[in-house]
Amino acid sequence: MPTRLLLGNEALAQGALDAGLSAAYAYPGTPSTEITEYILRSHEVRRGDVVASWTANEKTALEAALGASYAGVRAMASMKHVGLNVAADPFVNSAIAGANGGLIIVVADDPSMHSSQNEQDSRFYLDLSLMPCIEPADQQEAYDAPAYAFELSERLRIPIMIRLTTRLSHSRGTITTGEARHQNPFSLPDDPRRYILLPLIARQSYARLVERQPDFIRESEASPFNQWIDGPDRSLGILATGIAAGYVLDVTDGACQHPILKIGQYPIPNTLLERLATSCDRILVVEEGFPYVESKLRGAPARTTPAIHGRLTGHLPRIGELTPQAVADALDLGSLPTPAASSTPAPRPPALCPGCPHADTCHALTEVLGARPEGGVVFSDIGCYTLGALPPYNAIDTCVEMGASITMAKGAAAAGLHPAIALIGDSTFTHSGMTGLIDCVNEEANVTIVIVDNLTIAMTGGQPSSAENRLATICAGLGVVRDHVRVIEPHPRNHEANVAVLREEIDYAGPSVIIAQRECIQTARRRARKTSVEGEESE
Ligand SMILES: Cc1ncc(C[n+]2csc(CCOP(=O)(O)OP(=O)(O)O)c2C)c(N)n1
Ligand code: SF4
Repeated sequence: MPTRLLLGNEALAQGALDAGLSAAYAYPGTPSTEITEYILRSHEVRRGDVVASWTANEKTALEAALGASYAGVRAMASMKHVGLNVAADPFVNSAIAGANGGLIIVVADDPSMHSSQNEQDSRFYLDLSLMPCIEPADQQEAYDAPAYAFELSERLRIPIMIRLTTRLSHSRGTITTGEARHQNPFSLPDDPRRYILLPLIARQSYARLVERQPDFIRESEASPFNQWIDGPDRSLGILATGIAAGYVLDVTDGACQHPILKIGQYPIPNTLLERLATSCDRILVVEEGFPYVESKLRGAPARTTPAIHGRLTGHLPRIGELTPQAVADALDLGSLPTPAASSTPAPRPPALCPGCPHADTCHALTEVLGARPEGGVVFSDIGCYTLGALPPYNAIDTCVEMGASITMAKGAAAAGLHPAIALIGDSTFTHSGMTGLIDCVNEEANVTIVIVDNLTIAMTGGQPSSAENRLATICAGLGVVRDHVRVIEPHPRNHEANVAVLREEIDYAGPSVIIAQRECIQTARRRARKTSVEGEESE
């Protein structure tokens, strides 16, 4: 069988393509982005055999995948962990409506918040939705997971979540690929009324979902992703989930003296768990993310025999990503050999690129607000422009979650703040800012919204923005008075003119939008390189 060296994300994407994927939808977000990048570059997409696209947000991605599954084909939606908050409604409800073609929802968590505003653990959504989940331990399992999950999804008629975490998503490993499966033909569900979640139907479907939980647990008991690895020393049993199992095997050189229950499929396999609990004096729970399994095992009040140790008891750090040394410490293995010093340069604080258009918008904003005795607040959003929080700009005051800038500015304006400015990127605006703008229009909110339109999703690597060159039309269409939808070019040569536009719109007592449009320097460079390569090839 052929072998390949792939990132965890790429392994999963290849696994999905080989498993007969027909449709892949996603909104970018670290650490999940490479899954869809890989699929978009694939022969299958270029030949038109697989439909794949970036969507306006995670909710629309999941709903499109649900629609493809309704039509009988295998579909996948991918997102980062906070994206699942945005897609939570279709996520929970799709478990009740079910799947027709295999449906997988890939969620990549980011413990330690390498590129995120929180480190929430997506497995808690399993308790809300009662959906099964696969959590691969390594790149090979990331490759194997989609085929297994599609089969499970079609047999159990339910979507399956696949949970990844940063370290697996972004590290390479050798995988052995399997036989490619055929895609499903188009076929509508034979019981389509289950997709009508009127209370009458939803109540029955939900009751059936609850009744089927023991079946899902039986599936977990027999799953190849759950494994009992025996060891002679029963003073301790180790329960390790996903990539954390890899850490345990690594730090014990694959010869752990204690039994290990490796969990890679949920719901938790009760019989295997019982075997661990009844045969060992103490259990150490090693999991990447929150103490999800640990808190279930401890129960309330906390179970005392066998003693359960883990992140909640201080045997492992309560927060942040696991490290091999933290796992070695929890197993009393002492210090691991320190890797040879690498020549990697010391990390530098993030900063806007020289010449970035956002820098010019930040300069204009600080000049305008600095000159006003009452100051003002800039409610920002998430994107490259959030770096405007740092010196030398110090231009923004908040960044909570995607879309919050406009609605927070509106709420603060209604409470008496002036000027209330919202600063939002073009992609963030179409992701979840537009609905807030409708509220502003309806309430005639006295807010000034600056859409920093760099014509791309720069922060996640330059994916296409959803509404390129249509933002002014959209804002006017949503009800902003046409004269108060202004377009400026953020560039040092236009500084004075841009400051004047900002002043005028702040003085206007109603919702106004300023679109600060200039292409991201990095995207412009990549585009120029691509054009020159294409030009050379055609010569
Ligand atoms: C719910 C959610 N989805 C995805 C992300 C990852 N992410 C952060 S900002 C961003 C979009 C940035 O694009 P844009 O608003 O156009 O700003 P730019 O980076 O181009 O300046 C994305 C996808 C996130 N933080 N939260
Ligand atoms: S990638 Fe683009 S938008 Fe982001 S800081 Fe650099 S130039 Fe600015």
